[in-house]
Amino acid sequence: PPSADTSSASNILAAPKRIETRLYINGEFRDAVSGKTFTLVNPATDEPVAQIAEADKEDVDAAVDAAEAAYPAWRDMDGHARAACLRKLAALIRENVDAFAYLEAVSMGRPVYNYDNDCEFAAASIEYMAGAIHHLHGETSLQSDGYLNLTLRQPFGVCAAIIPWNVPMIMFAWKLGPCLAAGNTLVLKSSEKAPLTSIKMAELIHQAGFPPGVINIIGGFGPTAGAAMAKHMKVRKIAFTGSARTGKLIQEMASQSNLKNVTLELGGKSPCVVFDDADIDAAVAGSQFSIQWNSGQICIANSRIYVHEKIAEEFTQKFVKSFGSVKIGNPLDKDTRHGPQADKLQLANIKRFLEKGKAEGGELLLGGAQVTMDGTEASGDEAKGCFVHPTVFSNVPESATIVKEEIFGPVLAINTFTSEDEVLARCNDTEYGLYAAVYTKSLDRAIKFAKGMEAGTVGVNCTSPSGLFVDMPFGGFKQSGVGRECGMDSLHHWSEVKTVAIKLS
Ligand code: TXE
Repeated sequence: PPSADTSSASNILAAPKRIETRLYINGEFRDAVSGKTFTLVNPATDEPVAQIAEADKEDVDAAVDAAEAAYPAWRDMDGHARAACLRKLAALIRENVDAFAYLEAVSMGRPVYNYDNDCEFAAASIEYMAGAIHHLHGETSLQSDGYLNLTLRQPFGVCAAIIPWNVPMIMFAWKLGPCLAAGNTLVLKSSEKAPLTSIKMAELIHQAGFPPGVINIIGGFGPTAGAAMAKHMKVRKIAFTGSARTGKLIQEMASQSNLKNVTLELGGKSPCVVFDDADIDAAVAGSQFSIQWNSGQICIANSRIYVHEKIAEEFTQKFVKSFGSVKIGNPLDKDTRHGPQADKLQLANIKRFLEKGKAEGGELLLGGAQVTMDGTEASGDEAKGCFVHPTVFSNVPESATIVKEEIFGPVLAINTFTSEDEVLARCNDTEYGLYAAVYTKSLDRAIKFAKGMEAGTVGVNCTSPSGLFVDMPFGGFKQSGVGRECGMDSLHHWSEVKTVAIKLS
């Protein structure tokens, strides 16, 4: 475990007794064929955490073969039996909250505080899909004379999923649940920045009694293992969450191989509009948590706030006070609310955005620098950990990089507006479209924005992470994604529709 630094030992979540680090293929844990491993580093302390088995093409082939062999029996298994496996897995997730909290904290810096929410949401998402199995069915039609026509919803076969590091538990559950509920088998690759959640899930999958090969889990890097999955001729569907850049590569690899079905959940640059009739305290609390949660490493974080000029001063003062007082610290400390960024690459990326923000005309109201684990400004690259102070810019030109591009850090721009139409246009002036929020007491205005905002989810008097529900579709407009996760829409994306025409004599 990393050193406790400023915290008392009793406040630090203890390490699990044993940490598995291997690939899980065909129901067993094994090393990579090459024997290669990579080092996982704790972003709070820069200390090594574990050596992780590094999958490459040969391991992907083995995992796909196992998934292919397991497919017919899993597809044909009674829906009740498949649902029972999923429910057992959900129960095991709830029993292992502390282990998962520890593993995510030391991998990508997620504070352990409130981590039971992530596990509960993941478990509930899987349970929803278990219940939805019996609602995955087709339609019948008697509209053509002489025919009884019907549709069947059938699985694709072997599917692949590539998940990111920012909320690995939830991303895992959102892929696994509907994939298996629809009767597919799965090869899943975790992110090299946060592989331990997925490996722990493999242990629980084993305990839950899924037949060998139904779920195969590998760790490794994108251009090697990830690309082998995207190009694989036997993989019929791939679901991906990550950057827009990689999402486009996956589309290309899918089309250049076997035109596998692709769903993508990509980045965001989510706006939050606060009108002068809004409950200001609720808007401050909601929008501050949105950008602070997980150190801003959330695709739906509201990173652009547009506040009506009449209340701009009050809103901004309250926001800066609240955001500036979050407790920065060791993510294993139960009192910490703001942990490090996931790794040195993410840190360097955010520092570049901070410099651009300062150079492109924004007024810096809070933060703007790397800090140490106790929140004091870090002087240089030798500073330990990957912490960034919560940062607020105001009056930023609309063309500035920090208003246009996803930062994926605790950094936001607060700008003012006067007219409804003008602010709606500014909200939509982006290639992203994942989440948008509006705070107002006017029903007409709320509905105008709910209709007019170009985003897969719109929060009215709430902002992200509200708007994520197990039964409501989640996904992006424009370059934020293709397809939806959660709810029946997700289950439909994991199945093919077949028309059966029955000619009556
Ligand atoms: O993403 P990548 P990174 C955004 C966010 C962040 C940026 C970069 O802005 O700062 O992306 O993060 C796998 N073929 N989001 O570099 O590279 C990789 O191994 C196949 C938003 O981590 O997209 C990992 O498992 N796979 C986001 C996964 O893709 C490849 C969450 C994500 O990594 C691959 C994460 C390749 N050629 C980052 N290259 C969200 N939507 O929530 C990489 N991968």
